[in-house]
Amino acid sequence: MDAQPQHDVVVIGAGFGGLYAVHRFGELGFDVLGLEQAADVGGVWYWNRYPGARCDCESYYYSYAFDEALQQDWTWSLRYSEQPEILRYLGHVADRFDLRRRYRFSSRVTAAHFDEAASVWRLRTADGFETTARALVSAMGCLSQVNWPDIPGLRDFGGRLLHTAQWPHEPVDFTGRRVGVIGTGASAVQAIPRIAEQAAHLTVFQRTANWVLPAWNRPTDPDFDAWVKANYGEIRARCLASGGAVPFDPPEHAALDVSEAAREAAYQALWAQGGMRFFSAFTDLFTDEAANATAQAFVRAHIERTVQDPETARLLTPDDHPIGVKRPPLDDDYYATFNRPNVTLADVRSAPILDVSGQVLRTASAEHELDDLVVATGFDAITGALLALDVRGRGGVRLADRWAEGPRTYLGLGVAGFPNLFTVTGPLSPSVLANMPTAVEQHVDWMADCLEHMRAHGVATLEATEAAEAAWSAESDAVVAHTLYPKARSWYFGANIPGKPRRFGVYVGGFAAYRERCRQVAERGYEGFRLGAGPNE
Ligand code: NA7
Repeated sequence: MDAQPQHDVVVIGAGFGGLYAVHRFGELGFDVLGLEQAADVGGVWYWNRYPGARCDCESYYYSYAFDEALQQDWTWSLRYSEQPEILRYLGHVADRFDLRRRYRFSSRVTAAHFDEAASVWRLRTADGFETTARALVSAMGCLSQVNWPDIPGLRDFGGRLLHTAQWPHEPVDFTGRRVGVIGTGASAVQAIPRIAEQAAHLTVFQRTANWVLPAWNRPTDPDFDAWVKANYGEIRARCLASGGAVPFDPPEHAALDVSEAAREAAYQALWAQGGMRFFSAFTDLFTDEAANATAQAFVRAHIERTVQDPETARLLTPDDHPIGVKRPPLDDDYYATFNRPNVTLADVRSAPILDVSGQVLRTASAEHELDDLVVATGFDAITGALLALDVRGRGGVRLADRWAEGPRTYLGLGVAGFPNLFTVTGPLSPSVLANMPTAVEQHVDWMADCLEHMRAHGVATLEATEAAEAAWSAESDAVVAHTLYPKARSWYFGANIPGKPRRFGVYVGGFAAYRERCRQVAERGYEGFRLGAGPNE
């Protein structure tokens, strides 16, 4: 058995996380191989090409901070970038740092087994390629494993069948067509207004109404861009010091400690600014139901003012979860789109979808004949991509078995029994509740330091201890138990996938505190990890 692996590190994925990992580890002189299932770089921005696909974080901070010249040279055209521009950015990063040469594309990893005798990871791809590496870095993203709902006959739909997360590369024209959209999550909310502009008729099949906030998207103001470029150091520092890795002013007051007029004024001011800033109105929006109810009332009034038909307005208003604890979509035209004569809302909570046959989607109350069916049902989030591979650690233990009750990790970086497996924005890290480029840079930088430490000290294996993993997982559970997140059926809990264990997959204790914790763990010689000398240890 070969003790010498073919690579120091294999990185899976070529999105924000993978590209930076390949760059960073390569700069440190490690032999890195990137494996990516798509034909090119981009990750989530490679696949999600549906009309209106856009980032819900503002462009100036949804970008890499690691290279000063890169952030000075690149100018975003919109406040919230659309998918083609983010894909161009990632392509530019790949060119600029010559990253494609380190990748093997169209390589879907199907198996990753830890070989204990040799202390190496053995990897196999769908096309039969095999390799070995000392360390395995999963940068597959939290929202990449596509969720197709289990609706009888769906995959045999007789018209054009589209999934938002597997959108064709060529433009899709809806002109003159009868279109259905299943879902009202962030993807659907972005796509629906654009599809409605073209379609002869659009039917939106809604199971759960969402609280949609305005983005107020617009072209980048050149003065703002100049200000950002002159102040990038401070902006990035604010992101690092914040709870969500965003440069927002933190809230100062509890919602119920101020007068009703002051509360309205605060909501109105942040509504006018747009986006997730709305949640920085008050300190207790995620922990106090009465406080949260005041924010709900504000948005409910907006829906009632905007949507002309009272019954449609009622159906579009969530009544089963607090605002913010199920990922709120952003859009500027979503609610008004339901005033168009060519758009119908079908409530599939009261009358569920039964099946699809030919071009007909049948619900418990009606039959809908459609030319196009857009499935906007999201992802098997957070753990889905990793568990879709056959990952096996010490003793041949399958990660899927280890996580049979839901994910357990140490800091969202490592898993007990899986030496030298590192997960970028892994389960029980701040991941999707932090601004993603900032979160991946923090993780990859930590991993880079760790790999350097291992090299410098002759450490062959580094592995979370059971005790550290149990303590971190319990802490993560305890933090979320004090919030309103458990009040929603969300993909944060795995609740969107039938049969998936319900466990909150994100650390909600705040990005800055988390980052400090990771720093301390490293400073204390990788406290909570067992460091081994190798096959003969
Ligand atoms: P989401 O947010 O998971 O939304 C999926 C939507 O599809 C949601 O409205 C679901 O309703 C609906 N859905 C799922 N399965 C069904 C079935 N079987 N019948 C009817 N409706 C269904 O995915 P997105 O792609 O929009 O967004 C994912 C994230 O990407 C987003 O949050 C951002 O972070 C970026 P449900 O709420 O489960 O009742």
